[in-house]
Amino acid sequence: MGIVNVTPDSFSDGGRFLDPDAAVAHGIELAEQGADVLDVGGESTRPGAAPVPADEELRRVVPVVERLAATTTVPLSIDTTKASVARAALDAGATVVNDVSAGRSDPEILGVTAAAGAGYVVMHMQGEPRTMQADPRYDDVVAQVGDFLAERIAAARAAGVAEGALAADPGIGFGKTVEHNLRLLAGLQALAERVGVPVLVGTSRKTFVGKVLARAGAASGDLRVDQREEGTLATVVWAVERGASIVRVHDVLPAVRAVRLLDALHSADAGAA
Ligand code: PMM
Repeated sequence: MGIVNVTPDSFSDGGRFLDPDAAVAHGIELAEQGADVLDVGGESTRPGAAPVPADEELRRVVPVVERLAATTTVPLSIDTTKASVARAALDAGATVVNDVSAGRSDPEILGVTAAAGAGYVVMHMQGEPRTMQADPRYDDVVAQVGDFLAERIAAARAAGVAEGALAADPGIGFGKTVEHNLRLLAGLQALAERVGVPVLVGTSRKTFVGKVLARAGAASGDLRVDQREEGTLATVVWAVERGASIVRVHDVLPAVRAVRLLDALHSADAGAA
């Protein structure tokens, strides 16, 4: 899943693709690099981000979804928590709703998704973007995220979202410390078995990657966003190896190449057995 952020303030690419022409060109480039889905978003969910009114979000994403639907055959997902934005994006050609609130922010989004026969991604978040990194706490992060996802999957099914149309995402970086994120990635296999639907993982360029690398290198603080690509790739390979079906990334080409090589190794391994 390639990321197309049409925002002024996303943490790693904010402002780069706010212009619809730039966003569409970027989406086409990611599709050519091998993305199987393009995720278009008009509201940043980075820690501390302020909410965006629906009319502004609509103005950002609808023209981009329309034009991408007309120029590429790659399925489009809309990264939104708002039913009105989901409905407009589905009308404009998107076929998946990626909801970081898992239907809690605007419950109507579940019915909108069901009525369109669209796919739906439920993601775990503790708190809300404005405050979620203040003091995240869990007793058992893998079990609690699993419970939450199972409950939200049931809510989506109850609203009529089709059985085969669901995916679940542990929400890396959404109300989690570095240790929580690492625990979730370490426990991904158990989580995938627990939720029983395809798992999506989004680690791309996130803060924990920079923090782990800074620690490992005995540097203080954090690695810059543009220094997190190799670390991101390690998490992509790990996640796919541990059962993730979809990885959400900014840099599609390196991720596609890494996963292709992983596939070749698995084939060789199967042949040798
Ligand atoms: N991360 C971001 C935004 N949307 N959606 C899902 N399903 N999973 C994620 O991990 C996720 C997301 C934040 O990253 P960005 O600002 O670079 O898009």
